[in-house]
Amino acid sequence: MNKPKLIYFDAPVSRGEECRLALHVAGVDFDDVRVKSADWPAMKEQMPYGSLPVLELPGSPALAHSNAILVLIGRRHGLHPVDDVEAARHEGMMQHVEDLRATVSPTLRMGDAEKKAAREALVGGFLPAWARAAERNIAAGPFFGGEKIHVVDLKIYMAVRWFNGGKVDHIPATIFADYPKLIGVHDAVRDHAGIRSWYARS
Ligand SMILES: N[C@@H](CCC(=O)N[C@@H](CS)C(=O)NCC(=O)O)C(=O)O
Repeated sequence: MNKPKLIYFDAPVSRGEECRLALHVAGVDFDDVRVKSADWPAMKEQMPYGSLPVLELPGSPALAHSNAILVLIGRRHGLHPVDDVEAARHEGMMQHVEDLRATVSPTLRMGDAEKKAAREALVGGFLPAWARAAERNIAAGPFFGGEKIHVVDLKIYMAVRWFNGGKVDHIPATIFADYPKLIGVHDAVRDHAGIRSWYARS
């Protein structure tokens, strides 16, 4: 292996996609390994924590957990703050996105009636509270820390994009519309040259 290898499911979503975006924005030439669902059960126990994404770097043990992967990429390529307090502030926001996923993801496995009730409850409480907290932690913009893109912004982008598409049943596509800084980070990442070039590739 002479290139970094990013292993994730074959979909442009969530924790794996944000790691792909980080590697691409960092200018790292990497193997984008896409696992088919049918192949996953046989692989699961071979992964450090039984989940994806996993980053393999030449000569290093396999690395897991999206935030650890993102922080490593960010530190190596100028996409994570050097100042340790500002870095911790970014990592706090990254954990905030993981809290969102941990709360919403169980609804993906629910039957229709239970899912509707659970998601309507999230719309009425958890999701606005989550967005309010995100909003008050974002600096002046356009990115989380100001003028420059960091790995935290990729994570925020993936979280907002999840709902913006309007494809999550019972959660309106406008759920974050009243949070201009949050939407501003999403839009600034979407329009970043590195992100555009990732999605423009054939
Ligand atoms: N804390 C982990 C969570 C990883 C995780 O739950 N990944 C999901 C996909 S986004 C997964 O591997 N699901 C399949 C499984 O757990 O078997 C991270 O941040 O990477």
